[in-house]
Amino acid sequence: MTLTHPGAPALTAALDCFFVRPGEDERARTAGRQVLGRVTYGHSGRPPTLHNGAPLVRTAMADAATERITEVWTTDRPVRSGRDGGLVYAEDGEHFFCAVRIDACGVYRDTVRQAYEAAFTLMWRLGYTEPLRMWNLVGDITGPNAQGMETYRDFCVGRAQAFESWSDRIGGMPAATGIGSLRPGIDLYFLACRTGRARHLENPRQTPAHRYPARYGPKSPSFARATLLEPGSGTRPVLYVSGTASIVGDDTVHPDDFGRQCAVTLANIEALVSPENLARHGLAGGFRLADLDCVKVYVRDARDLPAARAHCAEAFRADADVACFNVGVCRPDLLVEIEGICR
Ligand code: 3EB
Repeated sequence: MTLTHPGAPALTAALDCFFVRPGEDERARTAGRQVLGRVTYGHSGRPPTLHNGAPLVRTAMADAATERITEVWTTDRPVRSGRDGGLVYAEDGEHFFCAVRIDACGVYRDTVRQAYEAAFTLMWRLGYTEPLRMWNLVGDITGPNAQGMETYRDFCVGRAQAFESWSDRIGGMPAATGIGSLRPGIDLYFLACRTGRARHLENPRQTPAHRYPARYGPKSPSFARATLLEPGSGTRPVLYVSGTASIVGDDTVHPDDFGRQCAVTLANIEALVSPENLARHGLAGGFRLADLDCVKVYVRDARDLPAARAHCAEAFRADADVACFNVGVCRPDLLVEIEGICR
């Protein structure tokens, strides 16, 4: 980002995120800050807990071929945390984090709808009215449920019903990731903020996911391509980029070519975060691929991991946090999905 923001204190946003690798000590990067939540992309999906006063989410995303990381969300404000039913949450007065795990079941739609509605209810009760970013880690994502429907499509039905029933209060769907995980069940975690700070963006190269045609499932996916968190006091704008794949319009392109899918995915992100696209949404500023940090790269086939790492080394800054995972993607023909944060 090449804009300057007068009065911005340093380079750290009020809400910030970084990855901790095995053997690293998070304290070097949490000094003077509070932890809003931790998400371990590790070896087992477990219900979220509170750990040293902050939510801890443990997901089954790492395997023998990929490194385990912990994503740490920090803030410069005091944090209050708690539990509400199966939800574990934390808030800092501006930002809200919550997580819930859905155990493996035959048909997910009703439990997904209930989990989303419980999260919306809690967010709203605490005064965080705008969802900002959502992660949906879905076991056996393209496998069939007990009725023979693809699990991702089943999941999308429940999520869409929750957004429909809240459409009078929650106008915009936020940036999201929908991706496979390595154990049965679904791990959900969400960020939200106070009213008036979230702006949801679409990508001119892609059909909005909530308008995908019915051939992709009975209810279309409920997410925006990116969400801009507008500066609160003393912070900079931050752009949360959804999981992005090799989709142009609504079509998967280059179904059998990992390198080309990577190139299209990166071109999609580049167009999404560009000054031209922000201007299209009436917003100032804009970003480049080199501004992307906290990058997660989801790769369907382990044999493509070396190529994925090479593409990332070329596209992203050398000091960006980048992690690769070997998991399922939500269409059988998608080989890669990439997300990140521009700041
Ligand atoms: C796509 O563009 C690829 O269902 O939450 C990317 C990001 C994708 C989020 C979701 C799905 C989701 O349709 C898949």
